[in-house]
Amino acid sequence: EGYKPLRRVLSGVALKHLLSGKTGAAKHSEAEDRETVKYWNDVFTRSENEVAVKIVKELSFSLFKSLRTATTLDAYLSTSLSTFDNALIALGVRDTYSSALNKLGFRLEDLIDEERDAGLGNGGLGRLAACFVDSLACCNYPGWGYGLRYRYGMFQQQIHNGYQYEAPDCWLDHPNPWEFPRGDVTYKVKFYGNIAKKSDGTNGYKWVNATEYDAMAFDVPVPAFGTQNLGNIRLWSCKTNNLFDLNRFNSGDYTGASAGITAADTLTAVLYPNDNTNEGKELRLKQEYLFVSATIQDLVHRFKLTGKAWKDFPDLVAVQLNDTHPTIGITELQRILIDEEDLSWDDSWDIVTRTFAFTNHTILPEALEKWPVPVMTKILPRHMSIIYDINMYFLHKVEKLFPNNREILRDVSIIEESSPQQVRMGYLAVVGSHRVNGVAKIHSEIIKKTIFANFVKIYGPDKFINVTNGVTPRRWVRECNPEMSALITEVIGDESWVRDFSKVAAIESQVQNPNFRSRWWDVKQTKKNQLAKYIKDVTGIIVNPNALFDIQVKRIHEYKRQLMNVFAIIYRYITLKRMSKAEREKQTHKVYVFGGKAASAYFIAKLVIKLVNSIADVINNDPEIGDMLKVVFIPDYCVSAAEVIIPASDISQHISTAGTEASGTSNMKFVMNGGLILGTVDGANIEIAHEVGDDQIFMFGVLANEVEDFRHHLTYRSVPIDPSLQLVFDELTKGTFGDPNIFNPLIECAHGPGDNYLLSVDFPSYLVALDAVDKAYGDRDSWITKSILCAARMGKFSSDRSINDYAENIWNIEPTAVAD
Ligand code: DL6
Repeated sequence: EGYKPLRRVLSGVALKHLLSGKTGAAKHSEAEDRETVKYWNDVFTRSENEVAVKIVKELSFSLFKSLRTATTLDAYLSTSLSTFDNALIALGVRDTYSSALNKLGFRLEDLIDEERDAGLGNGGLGRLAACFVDSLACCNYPGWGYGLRYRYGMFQQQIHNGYQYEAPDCWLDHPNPWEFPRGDVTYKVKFYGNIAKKSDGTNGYKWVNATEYDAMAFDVPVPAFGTQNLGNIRLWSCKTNNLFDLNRFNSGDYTGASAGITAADTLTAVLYPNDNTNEGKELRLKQEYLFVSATIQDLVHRFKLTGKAWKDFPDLVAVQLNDTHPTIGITELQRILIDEEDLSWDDSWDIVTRTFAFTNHTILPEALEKWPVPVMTKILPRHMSIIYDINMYFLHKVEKLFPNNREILRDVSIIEESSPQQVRMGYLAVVGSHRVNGVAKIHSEIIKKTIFANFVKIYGPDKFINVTNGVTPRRWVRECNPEMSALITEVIGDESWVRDFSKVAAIESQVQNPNFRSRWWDVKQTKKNQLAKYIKDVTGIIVNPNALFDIQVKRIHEYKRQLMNVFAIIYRYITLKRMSKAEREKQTHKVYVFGGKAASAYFIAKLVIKLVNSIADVINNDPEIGDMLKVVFIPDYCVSAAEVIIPASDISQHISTAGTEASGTSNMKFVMNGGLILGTVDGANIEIAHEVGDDQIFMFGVLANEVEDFRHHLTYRSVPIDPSLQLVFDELTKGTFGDPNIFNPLIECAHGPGDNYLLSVDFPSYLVALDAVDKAYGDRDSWITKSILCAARMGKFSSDRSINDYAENIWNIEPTAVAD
């Protein structure tokens, strides 16, 4: 509907001429113009939405053609990225584009808002990958991201009566202009069947009686800031058009005729909603294999085009496993090399282990992938037999190193001797890779001491390294905070900091400059005003933009302890209520913002969302409290929402139980935008504290190495409940926030043996830290200093640095810039 006026205003010729005029491209001939009119007439016979999409594409194309003369169709692809704004900034055409649109009577911001976030990931793991692909392109590394083209994202979160409801996220409902279907890049992927000895004397086995699907590529180009290089995300989708069974249809079996289509369609239909949990569903294993098999076949195909010998494969190809989900790729490459390329086991294994490297992103036991042997045998019979062989050779090696040590053999075996037996994917990933890394210093140390301790004994410590995560400053500063970016650019003199984020350190020189300080504060206030408006638009809640904005946005999970935050708000509310009016007026005004999705089957996480909304209902409507305290739950937290929320924070909370959050990445985004953080001694918080200085960060809580002892105490001893926490429990059981029975399970999770994440242990020190935040915020001058220092000292946390670490320490590759 929104594009109807555009239809009236536009004629193809006018558009083309407008663009040629704006960008100085050569004038078109009459014949060309006739062609264009024909083209646009054709376009306008389609639906409104397609028209809009087409126009955006055309605008990109025309501008691009004239601005980057040497570029080919490949480069055109780069303007059409799902992240439209990001693309415009990367190409340096945002202003030109915006004024071209203005002339047509439109605002760029509205067009940007039209775009749906890609439903390709569900938390920090996927978003990290997106930052990494951006950095690969920006730093001129020839690296791609591979994944699945899920037709439905995780889900759209709706809140009704305080509860989360999941509606389908049909992000691909309308034609997606930013992807390029590659019918020419299609691979066969097999499932089921059985294996048989070959009769032609070559190595390996035949995989017979299998069900076959076609995985087709969709390319999503990634334009990079300040370079001609173009990244790519290649997403696989299961093809269905060849699966209709005409014979069954003709014999009247209409449902059966489409059965093949349905089965194939399901494979890439929906993204599983789990974050840091492994559901162990068969369909998930099939998704993982589809993705991995097509990818490895693609790598092999592209390698073969070089005509090089197989032994050179690892010099040309590096595969980084982003957690265990693609681990089956290790066996897939081994299978292809032996069964299809006729290499020996040893030569294949040498190639495989020099090619793969593995990043571990969690130590939570419930997230470590395992697949029941019977399921793996049924779905991937050849891979199961290869896993047995990998395990046998590996255990022989262990036996040689530690003779007669049955305990270590049992502990490191890729096959867990449970009932049924399970394939431990994390162990397979370690055995099949030449490097294993964690994602923050503390996490990389923890994996060496816990889940992979035996593997350190077997392989030695050099195989295990650290690569601290990072985030892309293009999206997480330049794009989401143009106001702050302008200020940084002014100090530095140009935008070179967007590509070399260490340069942001230069703003520290301005920390005492009164003009800079006041403009810095103004920027923060502008972003808070924008968030206040957004909150009103999406929730109807009116918040005071001058209050302290305290934000916790991330997946809802017990280990992230949103519950502790809610309990502290309840405590604050009770305390405020007990104060005299005069005393209350002296307290810091606060707006607490929550956002995040709970996995659909995660009962406790969903109950936390209900509690946030229940306390918000009571507190926000309490006239005695008024502006002193507001609580907001922003529904459907996603990347677009994050771009509004993050730059507006005064303080953000990253309060996981020590040792549970591998890194965290939103902590980095908040601090880059001049927000301070309140956190535990966990993940990247520790390195952030080291960089920005202890005065700029509020930390509390037990240390990772103390956690097990506290858990033991809570389980086996009767530990008294802290009076402040008891006060909160009492208020809940009194029914202040609704039916007390509803929230009983949350109280159970917060004390005694049920308190696996040590909420009750950290609660008192958390309250002290919250007080320290209030006090510090009261001193505006020193807060501004902290905010500037924070942003200035975040150079290390650019994902460019992470990618350079990977390139240097794992992939052994150099930047390869495309000539201008
Ligand atoms: O490394 C990216 C991201 C970390 O920042 C988070 O701390 C960590 O929880 C997350 N890990 C996962 C693990 N996977 N699953 N499922 O999402 O990785």
